[in-house]
Amino acid sequence: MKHVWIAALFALSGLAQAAGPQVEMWKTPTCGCCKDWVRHLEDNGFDVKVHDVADTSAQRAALGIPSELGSCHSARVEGYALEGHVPASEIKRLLKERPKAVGLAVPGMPLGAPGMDDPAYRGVKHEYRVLLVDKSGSYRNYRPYPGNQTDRNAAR
Ligand SMILES: [Cu+2]
Repeated sequence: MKHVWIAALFALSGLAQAAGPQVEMWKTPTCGCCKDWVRHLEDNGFDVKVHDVADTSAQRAALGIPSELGSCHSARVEGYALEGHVPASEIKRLLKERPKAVGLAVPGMPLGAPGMDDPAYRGVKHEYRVLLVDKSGSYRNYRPYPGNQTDRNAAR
């Protein structure tokens, strides 16, 4: 009987570890950097459910992210929208602070953002900002990430 109890405790602790924040994301089937972003989230304890769609713009609109802030994939975590290559650390901060907002966006696909850091990019990091987007579609700077290029034109 005692053994059964201990086994149950182990099973429960295992379950608790696997159940990180759940992210549901939409991407196109051929998007490589989207897959790299999924791996980044999984490496940081998130549980990601992926949907392949022909075009992510409908999902982006449904989540409340303006098209001008668009990137290659759209996602949802605990009621918040996530657009593009948002770092896991900012998602964790969002879930901790729980601001009144639609969610976070990293517009475009800046080199050096998580999932945009393939070795093929040779360590190039462009400066980018994680934006906190509100219901009206306006946004503010949630966190700036510095780049490592002194001459931005030379990096392109
Ligand atoms: Cu991308």
